[in-house]
This record gives sequence, C-alpha cells and structure tokens, in this order.
Amino acid sequence: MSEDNKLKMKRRGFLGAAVATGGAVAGGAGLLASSQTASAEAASEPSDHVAPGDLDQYYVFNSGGQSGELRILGMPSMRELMRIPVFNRDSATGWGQTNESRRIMREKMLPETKKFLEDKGGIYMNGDLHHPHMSFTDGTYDGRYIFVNDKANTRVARIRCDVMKCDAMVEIPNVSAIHGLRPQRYPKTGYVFANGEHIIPWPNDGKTILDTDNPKKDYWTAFTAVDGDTMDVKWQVRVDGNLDNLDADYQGKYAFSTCYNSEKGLDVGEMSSSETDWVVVFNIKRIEEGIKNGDFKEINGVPVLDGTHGSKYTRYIPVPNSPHGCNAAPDGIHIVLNGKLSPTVSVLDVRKLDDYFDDKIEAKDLIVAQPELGLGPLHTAFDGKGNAFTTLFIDSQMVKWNIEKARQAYQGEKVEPVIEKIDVHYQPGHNHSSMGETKEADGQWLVSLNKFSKDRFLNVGPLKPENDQLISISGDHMRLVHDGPSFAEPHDMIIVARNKVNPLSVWNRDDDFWKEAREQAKKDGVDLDTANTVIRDGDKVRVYMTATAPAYGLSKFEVNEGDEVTVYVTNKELIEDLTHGFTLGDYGIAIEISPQATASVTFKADRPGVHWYYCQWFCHALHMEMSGRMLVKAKA
Ligand code: K7E
Ligand code: CUA
Repeated sequence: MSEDNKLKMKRRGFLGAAVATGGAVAGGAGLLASSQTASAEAASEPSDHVAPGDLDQYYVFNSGGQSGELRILGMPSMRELMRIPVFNRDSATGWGQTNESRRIMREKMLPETKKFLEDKGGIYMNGDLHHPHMSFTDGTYDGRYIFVNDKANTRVARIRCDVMKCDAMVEIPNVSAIHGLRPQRYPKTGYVFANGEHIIPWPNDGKTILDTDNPKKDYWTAFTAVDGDTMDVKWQVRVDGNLDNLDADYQGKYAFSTCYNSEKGLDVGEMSSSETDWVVVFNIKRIEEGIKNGDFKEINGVPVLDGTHGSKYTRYIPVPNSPHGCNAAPDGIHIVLNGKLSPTVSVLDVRKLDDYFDDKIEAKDLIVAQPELGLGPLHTAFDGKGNAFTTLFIDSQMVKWNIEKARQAYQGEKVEPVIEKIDVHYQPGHNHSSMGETKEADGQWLVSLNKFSKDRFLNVGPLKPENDQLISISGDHMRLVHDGPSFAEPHDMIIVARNKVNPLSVWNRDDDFWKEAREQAKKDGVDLDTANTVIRDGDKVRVYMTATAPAYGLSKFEVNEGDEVTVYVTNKELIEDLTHGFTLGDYGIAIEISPQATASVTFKADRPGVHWYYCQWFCHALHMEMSGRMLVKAKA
C-alpha cells in the first residue's frame, strides 16, 4: 500500500470512530489506534508489547482450519507458541505415524471408514478444524480439555491440556461434516455438542442413490452429544433442515443451533431461497428422558431421537435468512444469532424457554432484540459489561453494541444500540474476546479473525495469509493494536486467562499415552524405562531403546529385509525442554519423544542396507552425534 493509501486508511478509521460516537475525542482514539508511532500517550494505552523474556497474560487456542491442527498463541503478543497436530499428519512430531497417535486416530473410527482407509494408510491425512472450546465447570474454563471439530471427515477430537496433545478422536456416525461444536457449560462438560452440517441420505449406503434425490424425504442430519469424559457418542437428535453453528446455555438446560438450509436445498440457490431459516433449540432434559424411556431408533449403534417439527425435544424459532454464528452472552441470559444474509442479529432470552417449551408463549416472544448492525454479521463476542462485538463480513468492520439498549430499541424506545464501528482488514469471520465465552468475561481483548489480508503484509505470492487482528476493548473505544498473519485458516479461537491452564513440563512415566508400548514391553519381559534390547518374534522385531543426550541406548540394531519392525524410544531426561527425536533416514520416519515419554513407530524393513537414525530435536552440543544404524540384511 502506498503512503497515500495508508493515510487514507488512518483517516477512514478516524472518521468511522468519530461518526459512530459523534465526538472529536473519539476520533483522537481512532487515529491513535491505527498509528504506528509510539507516542508517550500511546505507550500508556493497552499494547501488544511483551518484552523479551516476559510472559503473556493469556493463552490463545487458535483453530488451524484446513491445516487440521490447533495452535497455541500468547496474548497480547500474538506470538505463536506451539502447534498441536490433531487431524493432520505432522512431519516434526510423527503425529499420524507413531503407534500412539494412530491408536488415538483409529480407536473410535467407524468400521466402514477403517475399511475405506485400509489401502490408504489407515488414517485420514487431512481435517478441517474450525472450533476449539475448552471444557467448562460451572460456566467457566476448567483447564482440563479442549474439544475440536473436523468438518472434513466428520470427527470430534479432544486435546489434553496437561500435555497439550490430542488424546481422543471420535468419528460421528449418521451425519456428514461436523461443524458447530460446543461443550456443555453447566454444571460441567459433560456433553460436547456437535452439529452435522450437510444433509445426506439415511442410510447413506449408495444402494438407492437414484431413489434418494428427494432431500425433503430422504436426506437428514442430526445434532450429536458426545460424552466429554469417555468420548463416546451418547445420542443424536434428527432435525429438519441442516445445522451450522451452536452454543449451549449457562444453565445446562438448552442448546441452540443455527440452520441456514431449512429449505433442504442441494445448491446455493435452493439453500438461500427462503426469507427465513431458523434456530433449533434442544431441550436437554427432555432428550435425556426420551433416551431413558426408549423413545429412539438405534442407528449404527447410536440412539437417535426424532427432533423434527412437532417433536417435544426441539423447537424451531424462525430467524432471518441464513443465520450463522450462535453465541451465548456471559450474562447467562442472552443468545445472539448472527444474521449473515440479514444485516441484523436476533437476540433470544433463555429465561423464556421453559414457557415456550410448555407452549405458553410463542416463538416471536423469545426474541427480545434485533438490532441492525451492518452487512454480513457472522459472529459475536462479549465484554462481560453488557456490550457485544459483532463481525461484519461484508462491511469489513467490527461493531460494538449494547445488549440492553438493543432490547430497549426493540421495544420501540428511541435509543441507538450501536456504540462504535471500526474497520478490520479484511472480511472478518469469527471474533473472540478474552474469557468471553465464560461467566468470567473480562472485557480486555478482542480478536478479529479476518479471512483476507490482501495488502497488510509483504506479498508472499498468490496464496496470502489470513489476518488475526488484536483489538483492545478495555477502554471506551476499540483500538486496533496488532496484525497477526496466520496460515490456513483460523476460524475461531478461545482466549483463556493463563492461570486456567497448567501444563506439565515433563511427562509422567505412567501416562496412558503409551499404554500399548508398556503392555508390549511387559509381555516381552523388558523394562521400558531401561531396556536397550532387540526382541525377535518370528518376522516381527521389537527394538527397545532409551534416549539420553547425546546418545541412544542402542548405537545399532540388525533386522532382516521384510521384517515388521517396531522401535520404542524412551526419553530418560528429567529436565524440561530436552526433547529427543528418532528419524530413520530414507525410511520416511520421524517421531518426537519429549522428556519422560515413550514413543513408538512400526514399519516394514523392506529397504536393505545400512540406514542411519538420528535425533532431529536439537538437544545437546553433541546432538549431531546422537545417531545409530539400522542394519537391514538383504534376503538371500
Ligand atoms: Cu463462521 Cu466454521 Cu465458525 Cu468459520 S464458521 S467463519
Ligand atoms: Cu537428542 Cu538431539
């Protein structure tokens, strides 16, 4: 961007702020917001600056979108701290290759998927992770787990916050594309709710493909409850339309899903033809009773209740065309449904839901506000002080508005709920505020997750990064303080106060993560902690070795061409940050072993010759020397 354009940008921010608030003072703040100069005044304002060696105030768990991973950032610096491979295959850590990760990825895979992947390496190589959410206890984060969805291959996964590794993954039957995902907030998680987005024929076995072109009759999707502790699918509710995003209340009674395709159309024209779609409300208590009373059909091992129109388990509340984001306010009262194709958001009052389910009031009585915010409202975040922040995709803006004023305006009072709009760059999808989806929302920071960065960064070619922009919301005005480029493609993030998360620095030796390795070692009569030995079992060979900087316990081992080899490496280090690796040259194998962990990998020794293995995690002055040889004797 030319200097001229930069100036225009600043002026646009200036005017935007001034118009919204009608004050020159506000304009000053707007000008400061986009100014890069560090004036004394600006220095006292909230800043993204975290000095070298200082720690951030918040953990950010940022979705990796179609990269399939989860990322940890520090806030306010927005520095990327770590990546957690989940649905992807990772070169550095061996996720998708180690026996430990493959067990997790395959344990709760559907039988037909196992069959489908048999000759494709046994696991999916991709995923589309949109929505990370932490487990809750009594309406706030409890630091146990983070749950994530996979839209691409219809899965829900869990990350353990003590070690920041994925420890469970479940494929959801009967639906296609898990999109919206939320853990139950109260009394605790509890359920993890998951929306099936695409409608598919039930059953989707291809036997009646020609007869199943009547989507109204044959195509369905369902709302799924996964048990967050066992990661088993507990029940599903079949619904009309499709399901997009969802949220749960703060009372543990209801969950809410937006539907953008009530038409059950099969292309974009059909899908957006109707003037209104709906939000589906799920009555959790009634659903649990229905399960208890056997009011379900078991389909692929899951009890499925009928939640279509007229069911006692659900209600369908009409909202304008193609709603998208669904966000529960930290006041525990309001649910905001974001209009997308409508310039409005619709606000529900959850206190009226009991009466609504008892047919004492009508759907329209639940809507208590519907402020017009601008073009393309997608998602809403909250500051815990009664204000909401909504992304405007089409306008490329963030709009701050007041919930109570929006209620008053809906009652016909002459008040303006919109407080301020600022430009973001460009086309925001999700936004998220610090602790904003908990009852401890603290109103400090807001991130706008923009889908396009265009001219904001050095040109890196036709594929551009997205832009996660940090906005201070602690003062009267929003202030843009940081542009954060990110690779494909964060959809959503959570911003968690750092005292909620307390990871280990060194694994516990008795961790279940490598339970199969421990069991196998026991059967082989070796001590996983100390063994450096090779066990031959027909054409199966198990190689046990330790790793202590700067050497493996075995500097060589010998196998025969065609053997099935499993290498178990145990990292003996007791101090933090002393990770070792095991890369087997020209065999396509690399795994990570963090302090006190065991990791293993199984492969076929079908390439004869001498093959060096080496440690790929820099660990010692003699790290280069940390190596050994696998000798593969050729078949006679
Ligand atoms: Cu709006 Cu998948 Cu949360 Cu993306 S969804 S933006
Ligand atoms: Cu061990 Cu590098």
